[in-house]
Amino acid sequence: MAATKTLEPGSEWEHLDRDGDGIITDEEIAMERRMIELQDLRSDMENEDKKQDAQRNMAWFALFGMLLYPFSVVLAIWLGLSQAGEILGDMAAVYFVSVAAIVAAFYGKEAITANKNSVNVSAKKTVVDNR
Ligand SMILES: [Ca+2]
Repeated sequence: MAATKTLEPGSEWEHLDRDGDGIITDEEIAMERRMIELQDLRSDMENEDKKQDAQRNMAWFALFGMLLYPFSVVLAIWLGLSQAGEILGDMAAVYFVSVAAIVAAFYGKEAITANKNSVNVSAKKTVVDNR
């Protein structure tokens, strides 16, 4: 019979012995692996959530900029900044097209991803539960 294997004192793998019987079974290692995979999955979902929030905020910001742009021209002229008003007016054509592209890209992406499952990170990873 092969010699019994033991962990060195203070080993980083000691926590694997979940039931505390002094034996690290294959099942306990598999459990640890599942926990790591679940944590990975959760962090992926959180990242995806943050990314979507950032994109939504950006789309709103762009939309408000677009809606408030004419008022900025009015405001500039009202404040007597006629040159600023002129410059804003000249920029308007390029500005509106650029912002419309951002907003269109956002809604286009929303429409495309809405067809798929909204949380598609789960499709990439498989968590095997072989208890
Ligand atoms: Ca054990």
